[in-house]
Amino acid sequence: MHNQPSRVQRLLVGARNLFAAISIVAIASTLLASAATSARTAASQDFSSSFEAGDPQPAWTDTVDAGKASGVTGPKPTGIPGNVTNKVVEVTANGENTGAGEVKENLTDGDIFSKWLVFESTGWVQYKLSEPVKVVLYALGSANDAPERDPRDWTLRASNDGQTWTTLDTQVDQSFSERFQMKEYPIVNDQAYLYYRLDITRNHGADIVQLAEWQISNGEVAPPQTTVMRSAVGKGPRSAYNAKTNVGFTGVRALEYGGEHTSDGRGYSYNKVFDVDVAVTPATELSYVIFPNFVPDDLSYPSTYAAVDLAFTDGTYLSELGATDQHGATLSPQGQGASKTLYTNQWNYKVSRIGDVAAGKTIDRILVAYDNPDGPADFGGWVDDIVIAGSPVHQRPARPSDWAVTTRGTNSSGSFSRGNNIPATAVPHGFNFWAPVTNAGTRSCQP
Ligand SMILES: [Ca+2]
Ligand SMILES: [Ca+2]
Ligand SMILES: [Ca+2]
Repeated sequence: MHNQPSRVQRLLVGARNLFAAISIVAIASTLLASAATSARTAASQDFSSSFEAGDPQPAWTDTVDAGKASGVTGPKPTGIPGNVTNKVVEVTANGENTGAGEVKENLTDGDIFSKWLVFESTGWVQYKLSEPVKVVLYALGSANDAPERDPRDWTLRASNDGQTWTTLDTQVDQSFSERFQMKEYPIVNDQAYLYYRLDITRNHGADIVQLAEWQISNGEVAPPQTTVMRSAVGKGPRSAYNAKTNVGFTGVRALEYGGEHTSDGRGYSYNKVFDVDVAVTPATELSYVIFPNFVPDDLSYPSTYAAVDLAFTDGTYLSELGATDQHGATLSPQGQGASKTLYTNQWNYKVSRIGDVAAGKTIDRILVAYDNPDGPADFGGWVDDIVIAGSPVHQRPARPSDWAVTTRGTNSSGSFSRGNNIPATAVPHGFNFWAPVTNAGTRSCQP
């Protein structure tokens, strides 16, 4: 009786045999498949990263690919020598202009092009540091416009409890001779303090106070400039015409590129970022968004000589293959710069059907690259939402009118106008188009 297998045992044995048979078939087809692809074992035809937590992260930071760099160093150090403004953990102020992104944190970002603005004729700002620091030097940076809003008289005070304050410096009748000017003020101080406070008691006559930078220093020398172009994950653009600052195009992170092009002629740096293994199909598309920083007084727009590049396992690079983007511009750093299709201080979308030039290849590394035939120059910017799609799906609008998003508006800001555009389709009674005409001084629209 016990030697006779039960019905359940027979079923289990049968199931085990079936599993074994399926496994053999699976192994056989795997062997056949690997024989067919022999040398190539690319597992995927797709890749995407927005540099957010949970996304694929860069394998390399500030790293040149295969020695492909010349005449380019890292960015110039920001801030005054001994700048400790990166130790600020809390900024408070008597007000700010959040609607235009002119917030108090812009005083601490090391960027002369971002400013703090308050709609009052006097103002105060207070820094709390991560630890007490003996500050012996500070600097104020004038903003982009309206010198009548500049600080004129102010007091610098310090505290360790935020209650009892010691005056460290008083200035009267100060003025800035130009926009974007940093003025340094050494002070005598032998105490480390946790709080510093700037009280602006008079400006140059406006109802508004504004300031681009307030940096504080421990008096040490500036750190040496790095030798390699920056390519590192960061918080996103520090100043923008009409995009939210200190975030990515999507999410809260993006990839920063930047440096100093030191040579007179061509300068370039091809930095590797992601280590991947992606097969290129005939339909494969590469897309990304890029935000080239505007560099003042340089209308060659050096930051636009930048692109995402790909290194293939056969040793070739996408930038050498003549791929074109949706505008017909060559998808290479030099091709992008020459095309004038990239706008500075704004996010630009780029897409290219790289299958046209690279089908059958395997992507080994994703790069960010700068390559400009003319220097010297400073350059920098941000990249986000890198996508490689092996089988992209394109939804084509059914009607021509569906290409226009009439509810979008033009996303203008106080410092950047693309004209007015009213989402009139939201208005009842059959409106579908509305062209406002104004005299540029009125606050109302005249249809
Ligand atoms: Ca992102
Ligand atoms: Ca700033
Ligand atoms: Ca790889």
